[in-house]
Amino acid sequence: MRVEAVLGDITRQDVDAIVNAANEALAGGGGVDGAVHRAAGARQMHEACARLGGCATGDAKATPGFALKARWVVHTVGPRWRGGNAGEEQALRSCYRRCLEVADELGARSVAFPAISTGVYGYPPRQAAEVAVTTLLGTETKVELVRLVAFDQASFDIYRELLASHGGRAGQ
Ligand code: AR6
Repeated sequence: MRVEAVLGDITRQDVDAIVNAANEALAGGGGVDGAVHRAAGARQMHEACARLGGCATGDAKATPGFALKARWVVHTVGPRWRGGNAGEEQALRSCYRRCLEVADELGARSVAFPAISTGVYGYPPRQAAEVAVTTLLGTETKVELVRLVAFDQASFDIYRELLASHGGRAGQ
C-alpha cells in the first residue's frame, strides 16, 4: 500500500472511496461532513445515512457517493478530544483501521482520508497525523492507494514530514 499526502478538498478526490468525518447520529454537520453531504447531494446522502442507524465512535459505515467522483463514502466517527487520557488515541486508530476494513469489503482500491477529529472534535493535528500514518502503514489491506488530504498548509507539512520518516510519500 502506498500512502501519499495532498493539500486539497476531500470532496474533489478522484478515488474509489472518500472518508467522511461524521458524528454518531450520522446526521450531517459542518466541516468535512457538511461538504461531503452538499457535494454528494444532500437529500440522497441524508436518506442513505438515516438507513444506517448511526455509527459508534471508532467505527465506520459506507454509503454510495452519489454525485461525488468517489463511488463510495465511508463514514467514520472520530473521538472528541478530552485531554488525551480518555481513549482518544485508541478510538482514532480504530477509525483508520475500520475504514480500511470497510474499503476492503467494498472492493475499493483507492481511499482518501480527511484529518479525522482535528476540526470540531479538537484532536491536536500533529498527534492525529501520527496516529493516521502509523495506523495506516501498520494495517493489512487490499487498498493500494491511501491519500491523506490536508485542508491547510500546516497539516500538509506535518503529513509530508511524517511520511518521509515512515517511508510514504507526499504529492501535489
Ligand atoms: N476537505 C478536507 N478537509 C477538510 C474539509 C474539506 N472540504 N473541510 C474541513 N476539513 P471536521 P471532526 C478539515 O470538523 O473534527 C462535523 O460537524 C478540517 O480543517 O470536519 O472529526 C461532524 O458532523 C479539519 O482539519 O471533523 C461532527 O459533528 C478536519 O478536516 C464533527 O464535525 C476535520 O474537521 C466531526 O469533527
